[in-house]
Amino acid sequence: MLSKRIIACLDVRDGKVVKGVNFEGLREAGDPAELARRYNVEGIDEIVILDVTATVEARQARAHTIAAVAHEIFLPLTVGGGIHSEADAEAAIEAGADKVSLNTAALRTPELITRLAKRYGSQAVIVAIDAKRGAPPAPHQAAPYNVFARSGQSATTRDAIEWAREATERGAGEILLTSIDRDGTKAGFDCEMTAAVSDAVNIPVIASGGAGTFEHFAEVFREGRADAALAASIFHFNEKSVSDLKQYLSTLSIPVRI
Ligand code: 0VR
Repeated sequence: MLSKRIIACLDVRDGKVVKGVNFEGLREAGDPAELARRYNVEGIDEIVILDVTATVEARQARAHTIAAVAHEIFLPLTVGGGIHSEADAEAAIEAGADKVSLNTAALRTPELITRLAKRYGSQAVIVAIDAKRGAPPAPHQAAPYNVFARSGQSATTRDAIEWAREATERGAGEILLTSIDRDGTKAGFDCEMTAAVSDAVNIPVIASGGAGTFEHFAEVFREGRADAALAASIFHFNEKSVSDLKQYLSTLSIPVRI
């Protein structure tokens, strides 16, 4: 079995790491390069920089933030937020990213997934899906996982499972699945949604949103069948260390790189 990866997410606005709850009420959580340095020392497997206001403000993820973080780490770096074209992806990769994460642009122009996969390889193309549970269409029917664009601000007509399948067929190498309902709540990952998406595709699924305890990570790897788990709040505010988390997971025989 492949090792389960632990990923730290730096949600960046105006060059500072920010964190909110359910994508709202963003407050500052530190300097991207300093946090990246700490996570690197603690044994994080990957880092994601998401420019959470880039799409809304129609601006590209900032090259200097990417370069400053890339300078601190020797592990895979993903950049998302405001990547709408091959030129945007190229700028992020030139600044030091190993992978790019597409969300709004992939929904708007799904062919971009294929173009980038052809140019850089599928391993460099992550499709990020921000989903929120909707009301069940009828009693005893499953609730849909509604996909949102533009940092959770615009509802789409897509369902996360169907969209994850299409993104995979178009050449995505990984799905970064964020539960908007759980984001920043520390109430645990949405394991049911993660398992549903994991079962629907044959590429790795990164679960995101809701990490609050070490047990939540064990749950999302076992019940959610996630390949990787991404967290922000619990790491940023120094509540939990990555190394303690990995020790905990290894005592449960969950394979992690230590
Ligand atoms: P935690 O629940 O704190 O571990 O958060 C994990 C993950 O949901 C967030 O770090 C983040 O990637 C959510 N994303 C976005 C956003 C947050 C605010 C505004 C926009 C976005 O577009 O992804």
